[in-house]
Parts: sequence; structure tokens; C-alpha cells
Amino acid sequence: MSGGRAALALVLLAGALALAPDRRPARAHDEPTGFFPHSIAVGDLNGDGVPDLVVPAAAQRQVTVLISDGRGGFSHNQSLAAGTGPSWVEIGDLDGDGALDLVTANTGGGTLTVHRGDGRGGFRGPEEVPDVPGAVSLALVDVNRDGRLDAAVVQARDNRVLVLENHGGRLRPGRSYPVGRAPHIVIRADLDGNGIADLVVGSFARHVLTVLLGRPDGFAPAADVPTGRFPHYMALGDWNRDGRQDLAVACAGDDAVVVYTGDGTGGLRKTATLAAGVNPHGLAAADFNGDGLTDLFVSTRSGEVHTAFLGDGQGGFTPSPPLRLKADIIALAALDLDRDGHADLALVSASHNTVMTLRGDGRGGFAPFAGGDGRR
Ligand SMILES: [Ca+2]
Ligand SMILES: [Ca+2]
Ligand SMILES: [Ca+2]
Ligand SMILES: [Ca+2]
Repeated sequence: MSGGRAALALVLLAGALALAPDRRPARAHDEPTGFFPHSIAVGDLNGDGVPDLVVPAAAQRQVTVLISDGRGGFSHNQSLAAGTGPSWVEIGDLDGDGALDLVTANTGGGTLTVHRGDGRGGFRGPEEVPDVPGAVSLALVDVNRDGRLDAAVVQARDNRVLVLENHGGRLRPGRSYPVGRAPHIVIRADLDGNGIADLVVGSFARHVLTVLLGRPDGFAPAADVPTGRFPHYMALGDWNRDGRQDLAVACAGDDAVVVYTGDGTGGLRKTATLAAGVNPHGLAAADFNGDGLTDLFVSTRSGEVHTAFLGDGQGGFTPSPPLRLKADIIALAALDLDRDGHADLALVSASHNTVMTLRGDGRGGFAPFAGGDGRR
């Protein structure tokens, strides 16, 4: 390395996005989003086989659509209008035309926004779905088993999940279900393995997970599951390889990820508590080190450390040396951005108002994509 390059590397190391000395010092690709990005959704929006991203910007009444270039960067960055305070977005084919659509929950406005995809990365809309007060997160799930995706929306103030049924591609209010007080994030699961989607919702006020088991005629509540304080993002996988779905949740108030194994009937048994750094928030499951066993990656909002926990296939997890990144990572996704078969990371930074991408090396390490030191 030349002296000039070494000096540049030192400057980058000193910068806000420096990685740990035990990782190669360089910058993650850093793609702008709207102000206060809040969550992330993944889907192939233009049909080229590479996953694309959508991020709602809570302070700007917009969602940012990022079309991947297949090299860890983005070929297109587009803002779409949403309602007030968009906090969550989901991707799914609402109208059955084979092209993926977007549904955004607008917490401030108490509405949903629908954008209809053209399958090439473009969108029509917005269409507003009114009267969903306190809509804070949602899952797209075929609740009434008619082959069309419905929207299960968490209403933070009402302590309920409201199902909006899909009638000819339009969402109309249906049944609602009580959940733990101050609910926040919902995840779609199949904890009892009956092929019908279940929902798990974390409660900020009661520190429980509410499990709603999918039945042919709607949801049936299971017993609430005690968890840590302020449960945020959840991840699903089969940690102990018994064929039953398991769950983990980042609990910001406990600086921990709480790990459960599922009993195959909807019950969850706490099996581990992983120290995750200060204020953990984002969480995703994937096999990061290529041993065929599912791992976890957790990001923090205040800790400046973001950690992969490698699964042992028996329900245990061992932390890797943390990625040190001076950024408030509020959400993340594990996905293969360069199609090399190794899981990469897309990190949503609330402090930088960006999505940062890091390439997984398939051995549990992460580094910037080639040519991705900053902007394209
Ligand atoms: Ca794509
Ligand atoms: Ca299991
Ligand atoms: Ca693994
Ligand atoms: Ca990859």
C-alpha cells in the first residue's frame, strides 16, 4: 500500500464509519434514505434475481426504494410518497398480477399506503387506506386462506392487531385481536407447523410476546411468552434442528437477545440470553459462516458494536468479534446482494439516514464490497 493510500485508510478509520481494527478499515457502502429510516423490507422488485430494499423514512412521509446493482450497491434510488410518520413497510403481491407491491404503515397518520409495482422496479400510487389508528408495523399474510395476502396491522395505541382483508386487491377492515399492551413489532411465523401463518407481537409495556396461532378461520391466541424489556426485532429459524421453528428477539431494555426454542405447538421456551451491546434493535437470522447452521446478527442503536452470533445447531450461540461501526443501526436484513451464495448485510442507520451494505465472506466476517468504499 502506498503512503498516500495508507494515510487515506487512516483518515477513513478515524471517520464516523470506521470499522474495528480487527476488521479491514474501510467504509461500508452508504446509500442515502429519507430522514429517520425506521425498518427494512426485502424483495426482488425488478425481477433480476437480486434482492432489492425498501426503507420507510418516518420524518419525511416517504419510503425509499433501492434497486440493487448486484454488487452491493444500488442502480436506482427512488422516493415514494407515504402518509405521516411511516414506520414499517412490507413487500408482497397484493393484486395477484405477479408484480410485488408495497404496503406502508404510517404511525402518525393512522393510515396505510399502498404502492403497486410494475415488476420492473417502478410503482403506481400512492393509495391511502384510512382509519388504522396507531399503525406501527404490519405483516402481509393470507389470513382468510383465499390465496390473497391480507394485512395484519399492529395498532400500538389500541393494543390490537387489525386484519385488513384483501378484496380484489383492496384492503378492507376485518377482525381484530387483542395483544400485549404497547405492541410494537410483528413477525409472521409458523410456530405450530400447520402451514398457516402465525403472528408474534412484542409488547413494550408488558414485556411479553403475544403469539397468535393461525387457524383456518382466523387467529387463536396462545399463552403470552415472557420476554425481556422493550422487545424489538425478531428472527426465526430452527436453532436446534428439530424441525420446529424457533425464535429470537432483540430486547433493547436488557441489552440482550433472548433466544427461544419452539415446541412445535406454539409454545416457546427460553434457552439463552445473549449479551448484545447497548440498546440492541435490529436482528436477522442466516448462516453467516457457511457451516449449514443458522446464525444471528444483532445491531445496536447506542453500543457501536454489531455482532454475529454463530449457532451450534443445538440451540446455543457463540459471539464473533463484533463489528465496530459508529452508527445507530435501527434495523437490518441478511440477504445475498452479490449472489455469491454468502449472506450479506444491509444495515439501516438512523444516525446517518442511510442503508449501509457489507459483504459476508461466508466465514462469519463482513467487509465492504469491492469498489464500495462510499458512494458509487
Ligand atoms: Ca432486483
Ligand atoms: Ca427448533
Ligand atoms: Ca452458521
Ligand atoms: Ca453475498
